[in-house]
Amino acid sequence: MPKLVHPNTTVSTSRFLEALQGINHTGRPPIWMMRQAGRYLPEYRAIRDEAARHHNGFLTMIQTPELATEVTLQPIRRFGMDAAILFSDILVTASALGCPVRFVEKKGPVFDTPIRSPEALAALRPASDAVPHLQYVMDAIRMLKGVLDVPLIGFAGAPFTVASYMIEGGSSPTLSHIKRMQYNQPDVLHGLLSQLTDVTIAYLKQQVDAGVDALQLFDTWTNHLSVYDAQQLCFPYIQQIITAMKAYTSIPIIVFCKNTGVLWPDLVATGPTAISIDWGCDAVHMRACIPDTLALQGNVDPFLLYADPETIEKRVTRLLNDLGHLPNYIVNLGHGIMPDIPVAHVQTLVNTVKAWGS
Ligand code: 1CP
Repeated sequence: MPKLVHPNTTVSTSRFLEALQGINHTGRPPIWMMRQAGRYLPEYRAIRDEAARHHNGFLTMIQTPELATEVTLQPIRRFGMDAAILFSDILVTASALGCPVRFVEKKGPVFDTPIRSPEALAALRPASDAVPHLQYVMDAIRMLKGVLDVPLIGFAGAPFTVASYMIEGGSSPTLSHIKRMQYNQPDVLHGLLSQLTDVTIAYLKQQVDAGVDALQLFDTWTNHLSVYDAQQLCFPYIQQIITAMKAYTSIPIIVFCKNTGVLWPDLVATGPTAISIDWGCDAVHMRACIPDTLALQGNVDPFLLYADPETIEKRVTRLLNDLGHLPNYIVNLGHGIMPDIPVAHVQTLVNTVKAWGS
């Protein structure tokens, strides 16, 4: 695998890590994108098509450190983002607990044995026995650290979002099963959320030991909850994870959830280094609300990338003119990139950020 060369960039002086620490930078803010490795890239599809010949192709990709490393590097090589995110998935913690996930072509994640009873919860592995099943992730991190010279972001799903897949059995437009469980079997739901919290802490500690430079927690489906319910089902568990990680390491922790325009005070209270905002809120307003001591990441509308390059450039320049001068701002999308986005439009976004302020 070729060694990546980015002159003037070493991990210790990276724009991305500096922005997380609020250290004044010169010129432009850093940029990376959620789901920056994925189907919109032809080089990803080439590996994905090859892997599809295996049973469970996507899992083969994330469980083979050489393939996970290659796919992590693809967007860095093509676009030169300021950070790489480990190629994996949030649902690996569910599999490690003994609730296996399959990724079905054109459908997404499927759990054949969803957790909907006290018996199903009791049959899961204890968190301490689960992490050894994720050794392949640590192998990929170590391999990546040997070839990357931009920071590597490790990540995990937050308990509520991972539990939603385990309980629903896959993607769900309504999350009805988890909501039913919230009212009818609250002990099972909170038992699962606690077990996921424990496994997530152990998993993230291992990622830190393996060498990641920053962490991001994804609680994507908070937008399905009222504020009160998010306060019961999401934030106490996120807070436990952040508290445990801060006692273990000084590396930065970013938290992403949806409905940040409403949920930001609770998110701030969980104690992260940075908040990744979705595109439904106004970034300037969010910057004024969220304490200056926290970095802000986001929030380009992922659907803007369907627009023509001129429109992308105009809209992103507006965001940069508003926030690009701040020492603790990171450009990102407000959610993951869509699989049918033209590569040239991603290039326009990166070019716009890189040209700004120079
Ligand atoms: O078929 C394919 O090629 C697989 C598509 C795919 C990819 C590229 C899946 C299945 N996961 C991933 C990678 C992935 N997922 C990353 C890698 C790093 C990167 O960002 O480049 C990360 C961080 C995730 C996180 C993830 N997976 C989230 C949280 C963030 C988000 O985008 O909301 C969620 C909810 C998942 C579940 C999941 N895994 C895969 C899919 C298609 C989904 C979403 C399904 C749904 O909408 O419910």
